Formats: sequence, structure tokens, C-alpha cells
Amino acid sequence: MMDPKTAADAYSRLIIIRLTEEAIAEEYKQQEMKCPVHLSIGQEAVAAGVSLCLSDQDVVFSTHRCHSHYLAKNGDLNRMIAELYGKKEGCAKGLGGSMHLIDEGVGMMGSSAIVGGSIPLAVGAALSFKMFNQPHIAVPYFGDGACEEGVFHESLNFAALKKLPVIFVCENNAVATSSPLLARRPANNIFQHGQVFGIPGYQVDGNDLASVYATAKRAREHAASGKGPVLIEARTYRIMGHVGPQQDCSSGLRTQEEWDQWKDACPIKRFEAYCDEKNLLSESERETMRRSTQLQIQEAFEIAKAGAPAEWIA
Ligand SMILES: Cc1ncc(C[n+]2csc(CCOP(=O)(O)OP(=O)(O)O)c2C)c(N)n1
Repeated sequence: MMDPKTAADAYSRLIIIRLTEEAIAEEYKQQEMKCPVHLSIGQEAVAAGVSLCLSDQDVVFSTHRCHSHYLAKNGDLNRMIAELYGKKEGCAKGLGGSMHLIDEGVGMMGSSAIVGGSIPLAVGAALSFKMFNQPHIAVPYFGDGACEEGVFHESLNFAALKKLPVIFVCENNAVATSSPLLARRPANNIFQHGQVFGIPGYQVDGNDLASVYATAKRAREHAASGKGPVLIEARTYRIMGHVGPQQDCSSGLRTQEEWDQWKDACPIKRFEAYCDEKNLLSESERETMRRSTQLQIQEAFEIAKAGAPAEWIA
């Protein structure tokens, strides 16, 4: 079972992602942000549960949908929001936007909008850890769509061959842009892709933080002991549309009924219920945390709006 300190840490990671993204969705309508945004609302427990098991020296590489990975790894909030507004103070100097977040000090090594692009970068980092005898782990996050890219399979092969300390984390939200998973592949079995390379694969309920945490902890122990990589497929759902601040039920891609079911399976509500059941973190403690996080977010937006525009490099 999780201890109260870890539960508080987990909750703080969940709510900073959710409340920040809700604020982004709201503020986006003002048309002051200088980039498209891909929101992770509904998927927060994956990044939060995995990051809980990582050290500051462990590194993560992310995708176009990277806010959750950056914030869960304790990336600087003010610099992230400034980045979205195209400000000089942004984590990529205001030149990268929402899809290019980086905070090397806490091991958030960057994100790539090239689908599958994060995967070989993490494998390269893991190779360097092994060559220099450093006890760290590399994590590439990627969506189910990335599993149809050749580089995913090449990376699994190479990481297994060299027994590299990698935890491959697939956030399977069952759609890639507007294409459902079973229109793109014969079976919904991503966690089995490592089998032929001898890579252990786990399928986990990605909306259940406690399960993600337990699985990621096991995976980290495996990877850190020199036994090679692990593949985790976390099943989850994106509540918002592929891009932008609205949801996409009206497009015909998902039914309202399906959406409602997943909205009910909210990872934050589920973790709150878990905390109540195990007596880990009370509602009044959670309320205090939500209020202070809201203030932090409000301040981040104020700072970002008042910041200096990015300077273009000739
Ligand atoms: C190599 C490449 N092909 C196509 C695209 C266009 N594209 C952007 S996001 C996306 C869908 C990605 O789906 P998935 O990997 O499941 O991640 P999700 O958006 O669901 O988080 C596609 C096809 C791209 N950016 N890069």
C-alpha cells in the first residue's frame, strides 16, 4: 500500500496537471497563446504514477501531448506557461511552444511532435547511462499511434539487445488524431510487442494511479538491476479533442455515452476515493492543496502574460 507522504506527492502531481490544463483550456479562448495545445485531461495518472518512481536524474522524453509529463516530473510551471505565450522566459525561450517543453534540471529532456520521436532519444540516453555506469533510467512516453512507427520496434530491439535501463511507457488512449486503434492495427495488444525481444510487458489501468505506481516501481527495479527494458501499456482516455481546448464527441469519433463513462472513470476522482478508503489524505488536506495549486497557476499566467516576447534568432 502507498504511504501518506507518497499519496500527497501523487495528488500534488495529479492536480497540478489537471488544474493547469483546465486553466489553459479556459485562457486559450483569449487567443494570446502562440501555439496549438494537446491536452492530457483524463490521462494524468500515467505521468503522475510513473514520475513518482523516478529520481531527478532519471530522464523522460515526451510527445506533442507533453504538459502532463513535464509537470509530473516537476518541470517549472512558470517557465512552461511562459513558453505557451511565446515569451523569452519560457522553458524553450518562447520559441518552441506547447509541444517543445524542456527542463533538464529535473530530467525532463524535451518533447518531440514527431510521432515516435521520443522513443529512440530515450534509448540513446539509456545507452549513455550504461556506458558511463550511471544508475539512472530513461523513460520515453508515447501514444498508441507511435506503436505503428518502425522506430518503436527498432528501439525495443536495440534496448533489449544491450539490456538498457529503459521503461517504455505507452499511453494507450485508443485513438490517434481521429483514427480509432482497431482501424489501424489488428489487435489491441501493445503490451505484447516486446515479447519477441524478451521484454516484459505490462498492461495497466492508466486511470488508476495506484496500479500505475505499483507497476512502474516494479519496472524501475527491473531496469535498474541490469535486466534490461520493460514495456508498460497504460490504458486511458483523452477527455479533450486531439488538439485545442474543446472535446470532440460531435465529430463522430467517440459517442457521448463512451465519453461519459470515461469522464466518470476520472483518475483524480479515483485516487481521491483510494485515499479515503485507505485513510491516506483527507478531503480537507486535498482542498488545501487544490487552493494553493490554483494560486500558483494564477500567478504563472500573470507572470507569463507580463513577460517579454521571444527573441528570434537570426
Ligand atoms: C511521424 C509523424 N507522423 C504523423 C504525424 C501527425 N500526427 C500528429 S499527432 C498524431 C497522432 C498521434 O497519436 P498517438 O501517438 O496515439 O498520441 P495521442 O495524440 O493519442 O496522444 C499524428 C498522426 C506526426 N506528427 N509525426
